Amino acid sequence: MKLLLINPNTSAPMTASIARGARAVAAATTEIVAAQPSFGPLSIEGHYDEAFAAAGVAEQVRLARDWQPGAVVIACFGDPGLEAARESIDAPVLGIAEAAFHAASMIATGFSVVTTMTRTCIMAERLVQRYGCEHQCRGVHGTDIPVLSLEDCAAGTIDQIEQSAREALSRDRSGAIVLGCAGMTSLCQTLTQRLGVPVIDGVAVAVKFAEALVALNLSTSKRGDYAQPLPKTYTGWAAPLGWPE
Ligand code: 2AL
Repeated sequence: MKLLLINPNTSAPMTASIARGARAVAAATTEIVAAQPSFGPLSIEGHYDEAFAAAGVAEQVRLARDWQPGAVVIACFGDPGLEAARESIDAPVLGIAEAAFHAASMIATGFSVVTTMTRTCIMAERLVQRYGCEHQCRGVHGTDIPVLSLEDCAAGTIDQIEQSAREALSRDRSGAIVLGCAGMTSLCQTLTQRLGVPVIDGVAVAVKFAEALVALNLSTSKRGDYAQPLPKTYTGWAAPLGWPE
């Protein structure tokens, strides 16, 4: 099975790091094909960034129609463009936040999210509501660590995330930590060892959930709103991304 792993930001080092994390957990029969949009922000840390990232995800799913991936994973914690991607392709499409919240809910009665910039916390809280996980998610905690500083993660940065996770576990009375950024994938093992609770990396979980759905022969429902987009002309720079009449 070929799995399209989209990093919705345009940082090539982050795409490579996410791909390494995905390959580390993927089955031998899963080929991870990593991609990033041809345009858009280097990191996604707000609503404006996210608007372009969602279009970039749509672009990459559109380009992949030539080789028909067996599954798609959107590797940014805001799950940008998730529903648009589900309209555009029959294969299952997983967002890392959705996958991580559901995995965390299965192994702990309550979990806390530790993320990057505090301004993104409200975005994660809205996703928690959208996925119906309000009862399980006991808190979303910003560290004010910029996404791109996770690329060459300094020891002090890992310590800061660990400290924030410890405070979250105690304050929220949580049993598990969800990492709130795809750039934290490479830190999951270290943090699991240090914290002694399950630490959930959405990239790894989404890859394994995708493999399970494919093994079960389950694909995206095309009945209702996930049906293929209506044929339409797109204009300007988006012209190649419209659905032909
Ligand atoms: C992210 C992420 O996963 N990738 C990115 O660019 N921004 N998430 C976040 N909370 O900052």
